[in-house]
Amino acid sequence: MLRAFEQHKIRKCTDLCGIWRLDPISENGVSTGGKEVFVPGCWESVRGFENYRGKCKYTKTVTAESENVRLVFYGVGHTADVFVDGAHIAHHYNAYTPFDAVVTGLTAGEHLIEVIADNTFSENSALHIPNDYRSYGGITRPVALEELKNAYVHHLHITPIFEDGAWKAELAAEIDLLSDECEFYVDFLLGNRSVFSGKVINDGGKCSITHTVSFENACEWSPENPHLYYATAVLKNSDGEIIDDLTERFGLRRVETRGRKIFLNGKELYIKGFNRHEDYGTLGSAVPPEIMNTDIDMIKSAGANTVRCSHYPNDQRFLDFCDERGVLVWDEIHARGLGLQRMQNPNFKKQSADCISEAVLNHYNHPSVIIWGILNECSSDTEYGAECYRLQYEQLRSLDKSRLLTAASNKFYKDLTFKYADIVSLNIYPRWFLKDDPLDLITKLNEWVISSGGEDKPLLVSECGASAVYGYRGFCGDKYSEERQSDIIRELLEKLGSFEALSGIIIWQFADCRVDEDFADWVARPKTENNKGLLDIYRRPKLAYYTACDGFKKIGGR
Ligand code: ADA
Repeated sequence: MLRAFEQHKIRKCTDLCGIWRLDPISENGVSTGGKEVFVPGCWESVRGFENYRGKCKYTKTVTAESENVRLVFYGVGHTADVFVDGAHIAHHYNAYTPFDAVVTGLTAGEHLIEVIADNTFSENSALHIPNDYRSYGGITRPVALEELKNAYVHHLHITPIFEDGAWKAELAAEIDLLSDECEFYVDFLLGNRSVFSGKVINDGGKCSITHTVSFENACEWSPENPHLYYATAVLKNSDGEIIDDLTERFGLRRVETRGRKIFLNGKELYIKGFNRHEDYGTLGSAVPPEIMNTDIDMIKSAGANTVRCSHYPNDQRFLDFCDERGVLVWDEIHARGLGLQRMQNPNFKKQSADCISEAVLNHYNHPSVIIWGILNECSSDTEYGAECYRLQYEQLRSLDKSRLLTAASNKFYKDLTFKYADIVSLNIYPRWFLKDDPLDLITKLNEWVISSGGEDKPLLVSECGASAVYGYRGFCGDKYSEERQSDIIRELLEKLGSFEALSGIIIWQFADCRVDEDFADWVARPKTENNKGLLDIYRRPKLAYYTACDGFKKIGGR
């Protein structure tokens, strides 16, 4: 399953999920001793590769009739080099953003696809570092093979616009040309209804076309009524022959801040959420769609309305389900806990900028995504770090004006970046890392935020929580027992939920996740897992999950 809805009726699109050959590559470049494995999947799920860190080669033979083929990789961890019939066609860094490559001039028949995936930690990788979640290796998200004519719709972005009490949407399609042919025509459809036809002229490779459509009796997207519209760009050549199409989904919704409050479709929004890592049992980050959906069940039945994709752009199928099921999303640009030295890595700025442009390109149409987060707990207390925050916010604002921007900070009393954000977000751990009473702590932090550039911005607790090892029931509520975690969650929700200046609370974390071995120490990360999940890594609820269900409900209709 590539996406939760059909994107092409004309373009031939083959899902390459299934069995591929996986061979480890030794330091001297030899690849032997492999296995037949399922894609998408992490190689850590394969017997013999459980702790493998390095390079592996994936191979698969495919059949294509067309001479132009586009390969789309939705996620390869963490660096990929792709070859078709021996020719290098793509290099990509970052496990969490899709990439594609077009190959032209092929002959009809069989072709060999080879992908070298590498999850090595080194100076080359500024964002994938040993961390408090696992950087899995392999082709961890789906792969598609698309067969193209001499031009195709590269993407279709839909921007909802609310003006003078009415809804419009701007449809913008970008066309990639694969030949010298000059003239093409694009039809835009809303559902099955044609709303516009226009001509595009070749101006040297790419060309775009836009049209704004007005809605009568518009149906807004909201968590209570997640209404989705479908828009299609149909591409025709100068003879009027249909050669390509792309369908996207979108929703009409607006999110804004007024003073210290957040508003969704003009109504005040109080965020009740979970931080979630993409990690499940023995499957690692290749979380299957059915688990994504049951995760959404557990999020909604706890009375939460939001999920934070900590700390990287998620599989788009998860966002598709959030769109369909009315869960709000804090999407996140990849980075966690980078100190100043790591932010000064010569690759940091480029790798971050690429992550931003790829995440926005792919996630632009999801109505569920209302917030972009950047640089979780990075060096926001230094001049250099703050400048990196400013640049990332600037890039995001230039690409996407329809969402709110924030960064989860733990640089209490020192953060220099609130002035650049739309929302101030703080990761606080009273009763766990800090002894403080939650209400005392948030009261003090709020005063500081007001005096440090956040006086007219909403304030969120973007993380709070405590650890428990699933099944460990402690008679005296000792640390790591389910009882201790549950007591802390109860107190956090009661006290933080009563603090008027807050616009929301996001619990750390939804489910346990594996951590990189170099990060784990056996005291703080037993089982090489971050155990602050309210569910364990197999989604078995701990006591604290039920406590959170009560706690979120008591915060009520705020
Ligand atoms: C931080 C961080 C999370 C996680 C958490 C914890 O707040 O943002 O990624 O590491 O601490 O469990 O300690």
